[in-house]
Amino acid sequence: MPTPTDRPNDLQAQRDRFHAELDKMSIIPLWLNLGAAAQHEPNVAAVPHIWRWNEIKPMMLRGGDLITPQEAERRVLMLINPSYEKKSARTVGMIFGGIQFLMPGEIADSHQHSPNAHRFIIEGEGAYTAVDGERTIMKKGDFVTTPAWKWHDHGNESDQPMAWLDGLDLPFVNLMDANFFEDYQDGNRQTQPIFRNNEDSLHRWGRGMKPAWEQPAEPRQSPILNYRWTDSRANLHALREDEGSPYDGIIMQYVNPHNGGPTLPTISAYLQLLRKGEHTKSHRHTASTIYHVAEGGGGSLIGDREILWQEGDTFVIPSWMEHEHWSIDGEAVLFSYSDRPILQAFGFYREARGERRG
Ligand code: 1HN
Repeated sequence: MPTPTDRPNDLQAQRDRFHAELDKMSIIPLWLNLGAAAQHEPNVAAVPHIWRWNEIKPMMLRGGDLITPQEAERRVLMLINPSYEKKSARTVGMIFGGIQFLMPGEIADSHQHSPNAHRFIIEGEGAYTAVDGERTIMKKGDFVTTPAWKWHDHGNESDQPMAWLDGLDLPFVNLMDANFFEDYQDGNRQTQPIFRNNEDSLHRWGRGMKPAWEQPAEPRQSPILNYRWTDSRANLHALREDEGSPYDGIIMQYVNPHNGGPTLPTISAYLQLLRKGEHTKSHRHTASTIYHVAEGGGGSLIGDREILWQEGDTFVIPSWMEHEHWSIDGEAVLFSYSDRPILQAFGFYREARGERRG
């Protein structure tokens, strides 16, 4: 309401007061924040970023001396995009990445949660992950799935530290206000019983056959516990004479044998070979991606940022940012995962040829 002290033509002062009163009512007029609702292109907060293994590893070993997995629940170094809030548990887009490590003799007790998870082994050999009654011994380069609401625990019975990259759809589940978590407890027991044979899931679902008397409990989750590095890598090399994707080289998706789709309902994972001298064309898409260098070295131009990477490094490409990749000094193998299934499920996936090298 105008007061006697208002100049009748002082529209700006009236507007300011109007907006301030709305603000107290927890209302923001659309015209003050049009960008949030209507924009020509995504206004992406995340930035390209790389976490280098030679910088993470010493921190990991220090962490091993300072905190136990029991105290930590999981001893994970969360990779948070520099443009996000530190507490966001968000690496890029709708996905999370973190480096977890277990020292010799350590155990991370069983728990289950509504976020979906997977792991890609960075270093070490001989630790196990158990999921839903099956145990698998992990080796560098293995890809292990831990779908939503399955008991899982890890143990390192080897004599070397073991490190892996955890991928979760945590930001998405948090955005949905649907994050549930439970610790395993059965009397004094904090790890689930193992009631399946080794490689059970592989024999049951992963060899081009399936048990004809069984229906999958949750067909959107891959039933394969461990996609072995030796097999995955061999597949890439078997196809190396193909042209491959102009944007990604010889890239293969890890598939859920139940439906031919991604291994988790929210996250798709890939392994790609960049051959010697290969330099891809550039493109962009609305999926946000976390990359991990499994083998070799190379570079990526992401927006206007050039990132050179080496084995063990982890880097991110935010949504809708033009990018291209190249190998340096021989071949490179990249593991990656993205939130593409979420976008595709609702019709928000979009892809366009790059303007630089499209
Ligand atoms: C989790 O449960 C694991 O089970 C790893 O290994 C990383 C990051 C955030 C929340 C839960 C695991 C996680 C996590």
